[in-house]
Amino acid sequence: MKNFILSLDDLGNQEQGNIETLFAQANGFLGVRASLPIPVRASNPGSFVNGYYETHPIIYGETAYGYAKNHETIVKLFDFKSMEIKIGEEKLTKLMQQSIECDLMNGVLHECYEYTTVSGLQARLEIESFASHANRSVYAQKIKISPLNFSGPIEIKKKAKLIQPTGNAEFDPRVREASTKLLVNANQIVTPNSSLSLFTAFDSIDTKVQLDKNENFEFTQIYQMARQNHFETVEYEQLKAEQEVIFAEFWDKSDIQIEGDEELQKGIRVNLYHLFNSAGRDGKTNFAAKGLTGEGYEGHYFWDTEMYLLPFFIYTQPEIAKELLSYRLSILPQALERAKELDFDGALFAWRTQSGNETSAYYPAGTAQLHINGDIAYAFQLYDQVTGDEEFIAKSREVIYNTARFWLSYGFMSKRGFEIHEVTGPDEYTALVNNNYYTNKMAQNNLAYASELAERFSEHLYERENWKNASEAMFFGYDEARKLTKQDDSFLDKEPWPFNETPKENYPLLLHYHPMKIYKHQVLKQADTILAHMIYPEPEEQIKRDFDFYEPLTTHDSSLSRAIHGVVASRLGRPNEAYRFFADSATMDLSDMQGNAAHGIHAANMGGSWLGLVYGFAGLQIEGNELKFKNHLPEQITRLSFKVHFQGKSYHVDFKKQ
Ligand code: IFM
Repeated sequence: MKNFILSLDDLGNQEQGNIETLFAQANGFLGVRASLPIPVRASNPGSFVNGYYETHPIIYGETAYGYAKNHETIVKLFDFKSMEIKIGEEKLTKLMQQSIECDLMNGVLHECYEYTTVSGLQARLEIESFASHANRSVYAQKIKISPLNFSGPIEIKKKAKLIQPTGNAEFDPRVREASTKLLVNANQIVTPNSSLSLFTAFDSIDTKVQLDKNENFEFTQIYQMARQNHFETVEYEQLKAEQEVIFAEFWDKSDIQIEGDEELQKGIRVNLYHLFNSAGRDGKTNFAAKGLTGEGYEGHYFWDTEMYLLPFFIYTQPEIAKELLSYRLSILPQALERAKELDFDGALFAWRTQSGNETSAYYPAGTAQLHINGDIAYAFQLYDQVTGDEEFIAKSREVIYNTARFWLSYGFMSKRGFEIHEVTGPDEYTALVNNNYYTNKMAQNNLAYASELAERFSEHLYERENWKNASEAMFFGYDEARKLTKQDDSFLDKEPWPFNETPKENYPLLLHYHPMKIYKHQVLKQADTILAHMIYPEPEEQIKRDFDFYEPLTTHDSSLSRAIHGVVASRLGRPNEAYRFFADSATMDLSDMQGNAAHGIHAANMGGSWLGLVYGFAGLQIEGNELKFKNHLPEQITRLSFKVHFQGKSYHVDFKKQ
């Protein structure tokens, strides 16, 4: 079971913030960072509730009509971890040793710390804890304290501490802190601006015990948070037993076994574990870009869910996939409103949000990423194809119709075909362009799927034709001389980025160069045309040429990039390249490759690592109504084995190196 244990040794970089993220525990509703019980170094303790955010107005130096109005920032809630321990009159203050192990098999964290007082009195602290998947309002701990070199009185104080904002802003557009103080009234807390309520029921302890050197003191703490003031009486061991059953079912359906590379085996399991933990389960919340493990990206939901996470859930945990898609359905009214505000028909989903309202203050890399509409439609369609859940699709089809209506009113018919102008594709180092290839592909599919559904449900006869026509007439730019797919109308005419003159420390570029400098160059943050090719394959020769042109221009500054390149490299028969991309994506947070794991996991990349194995090495594709696989195993991986669900049946796929 070694590869189901995540221990401190598995983390390349032992920075405290990364530890707190990687060992964070979550259950889709709440998440708790794995901070120290007695802090001895800078740390970022806290807990989160999915979709529990505070709003505050976005202050623009210069504003314009239709700009997003409010920030929505996930609230950092309680520190459930810290405690105060006194031996006689002295506090335990210095950490001598620590070991942390997360049992991925059942989602239980085991921490062991040895602390000392200034005069040398030593005690061991063992903490077992979990975020309950059986009762999602519960975070539970069992704590054991043992004196190591003395007998005497030990005083223990432990109480959940509400973390109020400090107002310390960091210069990194990827982090932000909610800045208003929470209102607390008995067991209720309320966000003053967004008026969201949360109720709490917490154990606390303030006791003094007399212990001999060979004795110990053990107690449990149950912390409950809920949106309603209703709590069940729960029991630690009972919840733990239920947790084991739930995780056993999860691994039975979702585990991936890799032979030949222990590190990557561990990496993929850690990734799948976090995916299971942070996915919203109530149809009203989704999957934040950092899961429930940190406040990076303010707890916002992006297209990451649809394009990087949902394939994993759709193929292995369709019930969770349905909840995530139900969230999109639940925010359709906001998307309809947003399209109207921008003077277009149909629905435009927010680029980043929790409530459903647009919160991106920088529209060139936010609202302009219209592809989110096509991404959402694509995810519903994939769910439709894989599960055959007709009832859910019938209930959700307005999402598809209204996103199609948006494209029809936003785009226009020209001599060249149906064109979509002034958009930003996935590559955020290129903004506000015409006919981004990826966007046009996703829009084309969205329109075609809308027309297909309209036919299936015998409705919208007139619109159906328009959707179909626009889809069939979609314009795609192509450079005939170089035989390259054009990322957009202007990309190929730009000056290449001066990679040779860019020092290593100037990456990610977004933190070192003004957007104007970046946008005027041929430089990509992440997979764009290559992502489109992953989803809608073109002839191999074409993909090869495009890959060889675009990949060298790609910084992979976005964590969403590598995994996709890995899948496409596999399909191009480049196993070594594919393996390198996959290895990076499987261990990205364990090695802190992006340098910001402390802000939270890179959830999309975690989903991407599943794509790397299943779409890449195992070559999964749907052809017609059938699932097809192809063995693309690189030599480093001798065996790959996993399960997927397809139209009511479970398939066990087992590939060996040929
Ligand atoms: O959605 C992504 C985007 O594609 C790149 N920047 C980070 C966002 C959140 O992960």
